[in-house]
Amino acid sequence: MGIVLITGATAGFGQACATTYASKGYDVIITGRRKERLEALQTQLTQEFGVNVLALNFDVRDEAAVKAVLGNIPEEWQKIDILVNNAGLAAGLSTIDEGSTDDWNAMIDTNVKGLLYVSRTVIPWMRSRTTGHIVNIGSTAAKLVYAKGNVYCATKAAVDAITQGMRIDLLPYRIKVTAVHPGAAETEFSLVRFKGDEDKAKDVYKGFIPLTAQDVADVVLYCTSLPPHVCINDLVLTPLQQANAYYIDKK
Ligand code: NDP
Ligand code: 8X3
Repeated sequence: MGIVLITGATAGFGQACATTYASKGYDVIITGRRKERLEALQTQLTQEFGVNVLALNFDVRDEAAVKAVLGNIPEEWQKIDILVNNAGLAAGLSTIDEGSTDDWNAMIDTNVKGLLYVSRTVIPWMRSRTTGHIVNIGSTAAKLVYAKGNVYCATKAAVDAITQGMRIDLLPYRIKVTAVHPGAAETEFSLVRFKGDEDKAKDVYKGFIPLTAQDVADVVLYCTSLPPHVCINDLVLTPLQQANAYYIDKK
């Protein structure tokens, strides 16, 4: 079927994407910082679907590690057909005058710079084969800024802009570039945003039916399953009760 690289495969969308692609017979490269989770997923996917799984343990913020670990994978694994740039986070929810600069750095370094480091490593491999598909996970937060979302929204707006730039630059190489922008989805996202506060994290999803990680994985798979001449450039998906990053009809 081909090879798919998914960053941030230890939880949420990334884990669902890895499982979904493996279930379709793709060999998968899974990445993340939590080694035990990566190894458990590697074992599960290998046993359940009989595909090859390469688990790479690195922090996307660490440019040297991206180069050393991802940049040196065996040649047969470099024939990546699909890159899903998914690793990311929101850290905190604060007005701009009270935000933590550590949180800002974590979001900018992960959501923007990490995506760039990984892409910069993989794109030359795709370019040399004149084929490939990059799916960048943005957010409804890329399209509309909400109160206290400031820096997180800015990082996702940057993903939106980078996606457009990639598409232009990679046209001559016939590499597809798609942005998938999910709305509210119940994963570990809010637990991470609120630094382990389970009550606060659960509150986010009260009063409506959020997306699941599987919903997002199904859409990513769809985007990469179209005929070679068709590319979805930009796709926004939300729960039925959500219109955009601000309006959610909670009942
Ligand atoms: P989760 O917290 O469930 O998963 C995030 C994944 O990203 C984990 O596998 C985590 O792995 C990985 N990750 C985070 N930081 C790093 C890092 N520095 N280096 C490597 N991997 C990292 O969140 P989601 O699945 O919900 O989020 C996935 C993406 O989707 C993010 O980009 C998020 O911004 C975006 N998104 C989420 C929405 C939501 O409502 N849930 C909506 C719209 C977009 P590990 O910790 O092991 O490194
Ligand atoms: C994650 C969804 O809008 O709650 O990108 O921040 S949001």
